Amino acid sequence: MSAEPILVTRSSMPPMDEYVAEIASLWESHWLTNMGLKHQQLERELESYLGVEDIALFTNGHNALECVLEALALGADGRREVITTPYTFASTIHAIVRKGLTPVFADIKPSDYTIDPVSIERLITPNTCAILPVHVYGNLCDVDAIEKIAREHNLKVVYDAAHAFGVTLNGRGVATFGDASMFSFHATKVFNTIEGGAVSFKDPDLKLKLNRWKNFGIADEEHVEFVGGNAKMNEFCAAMGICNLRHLGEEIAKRRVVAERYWDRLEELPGVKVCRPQDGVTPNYAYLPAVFEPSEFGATRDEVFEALAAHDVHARKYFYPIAPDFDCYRAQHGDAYVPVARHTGNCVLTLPMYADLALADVDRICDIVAGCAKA
Ligand code: T4K
Repeated sequence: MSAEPILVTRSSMPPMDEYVAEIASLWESHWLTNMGLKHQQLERELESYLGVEDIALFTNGHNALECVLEALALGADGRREVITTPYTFASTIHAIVRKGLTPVFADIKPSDYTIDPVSIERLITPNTCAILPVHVYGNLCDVDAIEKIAREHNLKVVYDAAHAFGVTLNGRGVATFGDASMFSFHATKVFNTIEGGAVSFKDPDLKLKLNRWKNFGIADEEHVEFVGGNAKMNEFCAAMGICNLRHLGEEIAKRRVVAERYWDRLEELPGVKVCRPQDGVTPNYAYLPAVFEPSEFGATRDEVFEALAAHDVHARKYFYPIAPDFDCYRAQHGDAYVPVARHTGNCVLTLPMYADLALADVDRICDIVAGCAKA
């Protein structure tokens, strides 16, 4: 049992010797970034892991998302609205807005907190150009319904799959859905490259565009094709990814044991809802959300949060406030009609979740939570 504070997550790291061996060649090559050998190797290994022909690596998931929205030329035909979820990390919405597009907020489903296709359909207008759903907590969106809507209305679909690395639906990899999917390899993710991200995509022509966008739009030494940015993953991050990928199976297996202990314990408590894996989905156990219904449970989410903090257990309110209620969006979007998202945001707590979290600590956390329940 830990005497240290328990944080919401803890980065997975490979054995230090393994990482040192992986980066040793960089002292010979002096090639540290700009799509070097480690970058190339990690791309190939991830393509094979994700079951796709091609991916493009980035400095982080956010830059990857901005880049793919631009590479797909969203907004170029005058349609500038992107239907998305209010129940996500700031990055998703910021990427839309920073690319000059307008987020339109659909509600989420109470079962898995992903965007509700019925709500999407209601919001489609002649100005809609795309749907940007999020596989939140690694729960898969209703990909079939979303694909059908997109086809009927000539919309692009870009998934924010930041939480869903390695998840499959009936054996089909998450990276194969939609026109493109973005993954985050941030230090807090199931698979990390310290900072990093990637995009998978349907149209093979996107690879060249994405590679140029992340390198200032440079085509070759004498041609700069468009106004790109700089979002290239460096060799040290790629090396971390190569090492972490070797241990990913073990990482996910350990997370599964932790998740199942939480689920078994928390499901015994009236008024606490947890997310078991969806039908047909092989999960990655990225997050451990628990929703506390105060009238049934007898305590609010904030009371549970405080009780845990008093024991040096630091859960997080992912995702509260919901995006339309952010200071920067409230004036324009605060009236978004998203009752399920707002209620979930008010009642959710993501509990500590990482591969090496001891079961004794999970039990201690569940005991503290149970202690908050009404007698
Ligand atoms: N879309 C979605 C749906 C996302 O959730 C995210 C990122 C993105 C897009 C954008 O992807 P990136 O551009 O980040 O690749 C954290 C992460 O920074 C962020 O990546 C993540 N989502 C978000 C859900 O969580 P914070 O502000 O909560 O991080 P922080 O610094 O409070 O860290 C949380 C806990 O993680 C700490 O209490 C301890 C642990 N930790 C943290 C760091 C930095 C570690 O164990 N090691 C570390 O190095 O945002």
